[in-house]
Amino acid sequence: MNCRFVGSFYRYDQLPNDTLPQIAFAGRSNVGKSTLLNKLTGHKRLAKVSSTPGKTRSINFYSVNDEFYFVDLPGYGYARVSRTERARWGRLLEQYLESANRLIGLIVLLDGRREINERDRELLEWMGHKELPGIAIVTKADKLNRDKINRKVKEIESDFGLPAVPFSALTGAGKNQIQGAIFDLVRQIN
Ligand SMILES: Nc1nc2c(ncn2[C@@H]2O[C@H](COP(=O)(O)OP(=O)(O)OP(=O)(O)O)[C@@H](O)[C@H]2O)c(=O)[nH]1
Ligand SMILES: [Mg+2]
Repeated sequence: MNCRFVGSFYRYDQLPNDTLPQIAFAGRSNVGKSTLLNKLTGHKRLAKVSSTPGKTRSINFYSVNDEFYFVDLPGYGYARVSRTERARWGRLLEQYLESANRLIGLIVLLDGRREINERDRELLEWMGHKELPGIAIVTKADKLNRDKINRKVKEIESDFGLPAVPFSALTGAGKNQIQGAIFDLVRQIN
């Protein structure tokens, strides 16, 4: 994928408002959104990755093949920032999700080692309600055995009616399947 950074935005009214379709990455802070983005595009340091949660606090736009945007959303549920900062961040995320009329698909990342929490559930149910297509990614698959991964994948698929794909940034497992699913989303609107 030919991918270039377009910009970091801290306010909803600053976001690009052209007609290119958008595919967004959402999930809890530290789940691996920026890492997945780098792997998919083959750029090592396109999106900033950090072992400290709360790295991505803005909405970041990347243009892929000048055909669509990848949108790296701020992670939710990170406790160690001030309450005002967290509120601002949550509002930005909600505003984006509610108003982005060029959003054609949402990639929801879930950490394979952790339980699905209230915020994850809210997001997944909201997608169903909006009939927004997407995929769930079970991240950090290298830290889990095959049984655990399969159980997680089945749980997500049956609870939320969404295809789920395990992914590991270390081994690259799942990458081709995710790329394929993304191009399917883009093709569906063309
Ligand atoms: N073992 C393993 N570690 C991973 C994987 N993906 C991400 N990580 C690690 O998880 C940490 C968080 O990754 P990020 O990509 O920065 O997570 P993020 O979701 O963008 O986090 P925020 O920007 O804070 O919302 C980093 O230390 C990554 O190296 C994976 O597949 N396997
Ligand atoms: Mg990030």
